[in-house]
Amino acid sequence: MGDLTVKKNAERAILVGAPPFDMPQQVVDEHLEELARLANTAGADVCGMVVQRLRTPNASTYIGKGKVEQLSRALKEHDASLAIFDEDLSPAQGVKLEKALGTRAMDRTELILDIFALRAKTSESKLQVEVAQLQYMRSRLKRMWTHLSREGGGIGARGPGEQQLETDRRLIDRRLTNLRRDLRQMEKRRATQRKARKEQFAVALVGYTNAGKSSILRELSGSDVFVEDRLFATLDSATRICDLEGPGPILLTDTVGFIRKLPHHLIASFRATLEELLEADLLLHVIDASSPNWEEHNEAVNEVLVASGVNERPVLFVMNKIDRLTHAEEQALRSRTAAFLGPQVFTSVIERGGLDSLREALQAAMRARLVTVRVSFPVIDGRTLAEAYRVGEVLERGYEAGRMMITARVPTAVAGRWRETNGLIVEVFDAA
Ligand SMILES: Nc1nc2c(ncn2[C@@H]2O[C@H](COP(=O)(O)OP(=O)(O)OP(=O)(O)O)[C@@H](O)[C@H]2O)c(=O)[nH]1
Ligand SMILES: [Mg+2]
Repeated sequence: MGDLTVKKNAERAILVGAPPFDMPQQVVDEHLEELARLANTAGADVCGMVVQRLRTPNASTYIGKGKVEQLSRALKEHDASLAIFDEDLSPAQGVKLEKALGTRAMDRTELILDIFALRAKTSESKLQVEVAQLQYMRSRLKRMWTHLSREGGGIGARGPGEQQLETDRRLIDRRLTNLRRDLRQMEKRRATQRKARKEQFAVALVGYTNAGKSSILRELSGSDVFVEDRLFATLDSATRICDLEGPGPILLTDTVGFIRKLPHHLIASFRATLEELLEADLLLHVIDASSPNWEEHNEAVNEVLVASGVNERPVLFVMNKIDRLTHAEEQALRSRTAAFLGPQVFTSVIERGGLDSLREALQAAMRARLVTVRVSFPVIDGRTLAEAYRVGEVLERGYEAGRMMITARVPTAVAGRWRETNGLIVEVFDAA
């Protein structure tokens, strides 16, 4: 897991996993490995792990008393100042643990929020992350205050009175109201932009973080898109035009990657970005087929799609990174997924021709939404002819008494608009 950018003074952390009693060891390992990647992405230096399988979590410290002591020793031994839990801690558990350990304790949600804050680049994603952070903080104000007073060095640190907490809550609420208003405005602007390109075939990439969404966008559009072997490389949706040498270009949009147990605050605050998905003609659900955990990833992604109401859009599954599978593994995967995944293609971004199957599927999807029209327009109307070539395919052209006649395949929306245009005579045939 070569990490190049760990800060010089990276915070040293111990990971804590407390999986259910009956979870297979392989899954436990994979979850901890993912947590380690998250910790790395946040800039922490992981120097140990403590695992305890639980039938029921301890109400006050999540893990058992003996494990807390073991964790405390591990922290001292490695001179670590942070314990990162894979499970969600209640505010009370957080306080108790920090008291017992004498260091900061963080859960997965907090870690993910931290990474998002670190990675947010545009003003929209910054606002979205701030909303999520404030909501998370609001429910944990007391605990935050104990942090602050301890940092101040006060012995027997005294938390603030209820009155102070009330004031803080009001401040947070006011800020949240403002942020949400700004976000709504941005959302409106975005909706206007989308409307302007409504007639184009819009495709959106979704999937688990690190599956290869941005790589596919970069390959298909030939433009420079940020790709990195890290979690949450992309936070902002980016749209690029891809010319697939078929009927017109497509608009391909990249979106933020999902992850197991994505904090629901984050999903809610990224709704504006997810709107892109709602308006797409087709979703490309990209899956890292080389991950032993891809089915769990698939489910995590589906959960978010359902939660944000996007699950009814047509989906094409893109089983990516097949260059990492042996031929036999790929065959086995193909026969297994054929039955339950729905429409699917197998791809590799790094192999020559590895995206051909995807290009073909996109061309077919695009053709399927075109209708055949016969249009007659004045010869001097160069615009209509140019548009027919741009957004569709021209099958035939001819002249008759100063008018041009063409037979073309164009998007339904364009055919509809032409029908309303003065000077054009339009005959629409069935989508054959
Ligand atoms: N071997 C192999 N590696 C790939 C393939 N596609 C992408 N990768 C690598 O996988 C890593 C993640 O790729 P990205 O395109 O950034 O993934 P993403 O889905 O956009 O990730 P997030 O933005 O974090 O959600 C990069 O190191 C890519 O080079 C592939 O087909 N084969
Ligand atoms: Mg990306």
